[in-house]
Amino acid sequence: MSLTLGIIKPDAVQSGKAGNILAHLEASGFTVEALRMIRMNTVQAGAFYFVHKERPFFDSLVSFMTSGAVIPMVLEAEDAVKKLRTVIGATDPVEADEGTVRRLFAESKERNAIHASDSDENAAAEIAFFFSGHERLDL
Ligand code: 3AN
Repeated sequence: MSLTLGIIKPDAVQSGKAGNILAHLEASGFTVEALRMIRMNTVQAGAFYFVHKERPFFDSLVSFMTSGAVIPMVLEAEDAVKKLRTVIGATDPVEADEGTVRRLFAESKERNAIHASDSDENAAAEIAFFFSGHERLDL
């Protein structure tokens, strides 16, 4: 079993889709190991998306990610990083496969409902970004 980080984004939280997305992830075989609901500030969102700093959509992305509550979660499954990327689908919901989280719940390429780590190394860093040890239950 391995871990990855998912974030239900402000578009999905605001439109009341968080519960359905969580249910979809659980039905797809993930176990929720830890979960929080927070509102990021500009510094946090900028740090989280630092790799995109030079991209034309960076300011808009930070503004979107700070526009409301988000739900970061640690998800466990076999081959969790790859599995979650498959389950959420392509960045742009119109390109995402039928039945994926983004196809079902996302509004646009930016307001795309969910984030997922793209490597085991980034998953470890992103889990540490949102969760300190005492928040991770060892059930
Ligand atoms: P993914 O989330 O599928 O890994 P990335 O890492 O390329 O996609 O992009 C990070 C986030 O930046 C996306 N989830 C999306 O919200 C936003 N984004 C990516 N590309 C664009 C774009 N061309 N226009 C607007 N927002 C974008």
